[in-house]
Amino acid sequence: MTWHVLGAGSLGGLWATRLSRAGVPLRLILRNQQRLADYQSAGGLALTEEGETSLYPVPAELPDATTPIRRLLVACKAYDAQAAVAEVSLRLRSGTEILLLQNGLGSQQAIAERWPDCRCIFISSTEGAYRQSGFSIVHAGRGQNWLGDPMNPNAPAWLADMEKAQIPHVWNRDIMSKLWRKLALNCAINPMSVLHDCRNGELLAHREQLNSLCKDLAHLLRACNQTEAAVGLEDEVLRVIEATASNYSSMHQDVHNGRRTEVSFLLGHACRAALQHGVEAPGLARLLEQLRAFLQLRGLPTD
Ligand code: NAD
Ligand code: KPL
Repeated sequence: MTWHVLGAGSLGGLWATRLSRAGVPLRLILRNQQRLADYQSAGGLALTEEGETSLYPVPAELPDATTPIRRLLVACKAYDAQAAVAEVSLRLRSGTEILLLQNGLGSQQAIAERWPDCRCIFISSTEGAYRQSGFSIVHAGRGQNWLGDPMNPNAPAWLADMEKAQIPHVWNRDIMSKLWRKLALNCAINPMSVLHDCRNGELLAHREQLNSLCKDLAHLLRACNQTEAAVGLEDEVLRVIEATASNYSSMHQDVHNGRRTEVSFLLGHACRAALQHGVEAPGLARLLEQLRAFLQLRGLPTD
C-alpha cells in the first residue's frame, strides 16, 4: 500500500528517503504549486547521513490530487498538523491510517476527534534531523520512534515497511504514557533554556526551580492518570540535561532562529490540563506567563 507523506520537512524527509530507498511505494504531498515546482527542480529529496549525501526522486503531488489516501504520515509541526490533514480530508477513507509525528500533545487528539473513521497512530520520536536547504535533510542524531494507538493495542502489519526501511521503531501499547513523559521532560527543560538563554547543561545552576517544576509536573501527571510517567521524573530530567549538556533545546533553537515554537502543545498543554483537572501548578503557570511575555517581546507567536 502506498504511503503518503504530508510535510516534507526534516522528519518527513528523513522517513520518506528511507522508505523510498527500501522500495516502499510512497508519495510526498507538497503545500502548493510553487513548492512542487521547486521540488521538481531540486530533482528529489537529498539525505545526508554520516557525511554521505544521496538524492531520492520520491514522486510528489498537491493536496488536491484525487487518488484516495489509505496511509498518511503527518510530519508537520503540531500547530500546522490539523489544517494540513484538513487539506486532504476529501481523499481520506474509512479506515485510513493517519500516523501523527508531532511533539507534545493536543494536536493528535484534535485530529483523532475530527476524523473518527480513521485509525490515528501517535508517534513519539527522539530521532534528530534538520533541513540544510529546501529539500536537503541532514540526519543529525540516532534515536527511537515509539508508535501506538490509544484506541487499539494491536500492532499494524506495515511495521514491516519500517523494518525494511531501517527506521527504528517500537510498538508501544501505552503511547500516551510515552508522550506525557516526553512532554514533561520538554516542559522542565525547554522553556527554562529559552528564558536563561543557555545550553541544557547550564540549567543545573537552577536546581531549585527544576525541582519545583518537576514536583508540579509529577502532580499533574498523576492527576491525568499517568502515574507511571511521573515515576522518577526529576532524576530523568537531570539525566537528560547531563546527556545533552552541550546542546541547545529545540525550543531555544526555534526562538534563536526566529521560528514559531510549539509552546501551545508543550507547556501550554500542561497548563490547560492542570486547569481542567483542578491541579495547583503555580510554577508551571508562572513559567508559561514568562515564556509568553518573552516570545511576545521578540515578535513571535505566543500560542
Ligand atoms: P519541519 O518544519 O522541518 O517540517 C514540517 C514541514 O511541514 C515543512 O516542510 C512545512 O512546509 C510542512 N507543512 C506545514 N503545513 C503543511 C501543509 N498544510 N501541507 C504540506 N506541508 C506542510 O518540522 P520537523 O522538524 O520535521 O518537525 C515535525 C514534528 O516532529 C514537530 O512536532 C517536531 O517537534 C517533531 N520532532 C522533530 C525532530 C527533529 O529533529 N526535526 C525530532 C523530534 C520530534
Ligand atoms: O527533546 C528535547 C528538546 O530539545 O526538544 C530535549 C533534548 C529532551 C530537551 O527537552
